[in-house]
Amino acid sequence: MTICGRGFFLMARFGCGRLLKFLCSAALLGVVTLLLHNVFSEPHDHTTPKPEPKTEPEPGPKTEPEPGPKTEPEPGPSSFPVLADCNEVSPLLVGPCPPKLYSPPSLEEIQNKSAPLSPGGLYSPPDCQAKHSSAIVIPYRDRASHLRTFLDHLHLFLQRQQIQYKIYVVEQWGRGTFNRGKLLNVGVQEALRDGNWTCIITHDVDLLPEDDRNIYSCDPRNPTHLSVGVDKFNYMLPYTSLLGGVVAIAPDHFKRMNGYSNRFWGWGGEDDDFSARVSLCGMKVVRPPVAFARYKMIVHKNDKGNAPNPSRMELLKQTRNNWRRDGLNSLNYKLLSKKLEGLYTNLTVDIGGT
Ligand code: UDH
Ligand code: MN
Repeated sequence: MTICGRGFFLMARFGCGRLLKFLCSAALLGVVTLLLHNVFSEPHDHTTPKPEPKTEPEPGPKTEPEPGPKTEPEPGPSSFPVLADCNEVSPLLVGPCPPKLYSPPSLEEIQNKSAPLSPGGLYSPPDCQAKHSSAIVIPYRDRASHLRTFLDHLHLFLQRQQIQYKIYVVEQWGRGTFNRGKLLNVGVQEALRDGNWTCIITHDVDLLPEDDRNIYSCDPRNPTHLSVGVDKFNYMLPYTSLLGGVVAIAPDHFKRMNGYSNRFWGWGGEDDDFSARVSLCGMKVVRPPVAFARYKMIVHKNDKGNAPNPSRMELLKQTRNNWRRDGLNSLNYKLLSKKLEGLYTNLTVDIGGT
């Protein structure tokens, strides 16, 4: 029966006066019940209950979650604390940050200056969820003092960017001819086995960034050349296709390009071959403004075992025909050791050669 129908029914049954009395006492009873309910019941919220916060799977390395986040734990069935996302632009950036190039401190002193790192040189911002997780991969042999200068500068630089990162030093074992491209392939492959990195940064050990607005993260569509201006070249690109020094590249793009060529033994050519692969895969190199994509290079002499490769020009002519079968898919090496140092992970590898 509708309300209207019920009204007529009651008027007919009790008459108008009786009906009014009845309505008044019913209303009074309602008010009293409401008051009693409000006094004795638990306070409660009438808004729609909020859904529980979704805990996104952690990006980055497959290690135990870091203890001790600083934000309030969210209420809910799981009392596991959830960090708020880091800001789009880190509030810790300072802009220009001149590196100290020579007489680096000891590894222990560097570690004392750095925020706490997990073994192997892994860092995650303690009070927010990082937006980027980057593996820094360094081709390396016999540059101990350069490495200390690099670590002294890079850890604090990256920590100000509030990214999650880990530094991998890929050390060529033995006295054979150096092969930068092959070492980078090994480093990227091992880094991707170690963690779910969203970005790979291939990085010469002697290049030091001068401005922390040059963010060590990846462009979703194209590889990024980060070392646009280097003091040694008066902060100008010597030629437009240059892709040496420091490059940020998404793991999928690196795989699509089949990584670096393994065939460039000695100095030169592997970076130009890598640059050709970018266009062969339908991508282009992007560059941040040179105003902050600036680097200092530690002055050094030619290394033993890394003389300019006389066949590099010949090899470069073959890139177009060879890139599909020369690279990650033809990579062979022996991982002799993997050491989790306090400031970095050392991968010592036998990459063959002469
Ligand atoms: N590298 C080593 N050990 C070596 C050779 C190279 O660790 O024995 C690594 C290191 O990360 C270095 C990178 O490979 O930063 C590139 O090598 P490089 O620094 O020799 O390359 P660059 O483009 O070559 O700097 C300049 C040639 C040196 C000329 C010096 C004469 N003025
Ligand atoms: Mn150099």
